Amino acid sequence: MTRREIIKKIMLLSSSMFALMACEDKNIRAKKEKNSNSINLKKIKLTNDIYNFNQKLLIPDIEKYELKNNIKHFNFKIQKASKNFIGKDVPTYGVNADYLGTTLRVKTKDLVSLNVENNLDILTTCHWHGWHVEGQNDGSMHQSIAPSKSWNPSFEIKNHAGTYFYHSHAHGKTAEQVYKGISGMIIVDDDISENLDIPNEYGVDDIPLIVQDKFFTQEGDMVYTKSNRTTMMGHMGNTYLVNGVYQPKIEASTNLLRFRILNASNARTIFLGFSDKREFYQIATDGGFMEKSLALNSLKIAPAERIEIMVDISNAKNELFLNAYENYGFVPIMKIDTSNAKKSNHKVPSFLTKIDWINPKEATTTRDINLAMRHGSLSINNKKFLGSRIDEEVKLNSTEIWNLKTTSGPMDHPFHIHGTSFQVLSRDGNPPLDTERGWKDVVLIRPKEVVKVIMRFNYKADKNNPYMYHCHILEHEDGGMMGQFSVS
Ligand SMILES: [Cu+2]
Repeated sequence: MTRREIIKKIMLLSSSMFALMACEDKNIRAKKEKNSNSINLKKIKLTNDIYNFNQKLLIPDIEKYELKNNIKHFNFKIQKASKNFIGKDVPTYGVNADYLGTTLRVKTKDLVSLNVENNLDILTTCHWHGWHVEGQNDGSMHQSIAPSKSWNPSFEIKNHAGTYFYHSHAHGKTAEQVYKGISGMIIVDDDISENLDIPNEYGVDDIPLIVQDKFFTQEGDMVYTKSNRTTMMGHMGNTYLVNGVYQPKIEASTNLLRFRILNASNARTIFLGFSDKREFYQIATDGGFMEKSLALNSLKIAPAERIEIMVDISNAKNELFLNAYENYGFVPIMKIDTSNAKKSNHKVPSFLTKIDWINPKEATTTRDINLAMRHGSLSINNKKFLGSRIDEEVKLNSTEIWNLKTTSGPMDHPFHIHGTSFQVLSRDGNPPLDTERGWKDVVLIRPKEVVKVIMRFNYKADKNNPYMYHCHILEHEDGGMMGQFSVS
């Protein structure tokens, strides 16, 4: 396929996705359809022949470290680059790479020193999303890195095995910087993960999938538009990338694959499943393994959530696709060639790990957190974010219950908190979803629903280096749907 054909086909898809992006407002939808080349959605048939799938899925390199005095020293360069996604070089950012970052892989109890160099001409930061580190090591706006400067936090890895990620958290600029590529995967191992009989060969049968939606123009440019509309609705793309590759393929080496899925989109909640609707198993939530593997046919993953799955591809036809489901149909986003898959030595374990469930009686404080968008302004508990204000003061080593809700507007908001992981106690008084029974640091709050979460605050964050809690629709975060808390 020529470049022009590829772009034309993307635009065909784009118009359909663009016209029916998750959007409840009829007026906005009508306007979008007007702007979308008037393609009759009913006539679009999503068949495989309009797809390409001839690029190999890129597996981010695992970042190397230098061991000095028992400390693992990593060096990350945040840099400008360019990348050809769909036929044209476009400007990007990357971390030791031309787009996105290399994978940071460590083990629980490791001592690490992370040198982060800012080679951009703008201020940036590097936040360790999901990691239990003290406020001063968290990488939020209070640990900004000026152009040509470095930031060098060091600490012990406290998290247990799981899939985490790092990304820019430069206030007001987070959305655009992450969109352009300042984001990468983190994998933590521990004795439990190393002893489980599950696929564990990185890039072979244990495969990272960083899924994102991006907006490409007819000319093939990847654009980020900052407008009142994107601030309110979030920036939506018209094209899916996996690990920065458009329509990638993988050749399955074995019949049992493990995928570590990270939704690194700015704003889109993604529904995923396989083209033949085969069953697969969720084995981990944001912060590590679940107790038991959970059989599913599709999954919903909000921005910043991580879900690990295992899928047995035995009996698949030679071409199997990972699909993203939209409200008008579906888009195949990755092809899995199963023709050379050998029999795996692993199996899907029924039991994974014992979770230390927090007893609600342990909680000494309850807080209500209300995410709102009203008349063009974004807030939490009626306050727009202010970096000089501490919104909540939490006692060190305490356990708290937070009631998370959104009382205005039709949108779901993925709530994220720094410096800890939580467990979902209930949704509107009902038990949590099966898919969220484990440690989490992002939870989707649906309109008019109270999500009760419980968490322990075991790490310090003084008032100069407070933690954040916010909506992980990055445009909402930048727009003020964020608060700060100290732990002391
Ligand atoms: Cu939001």
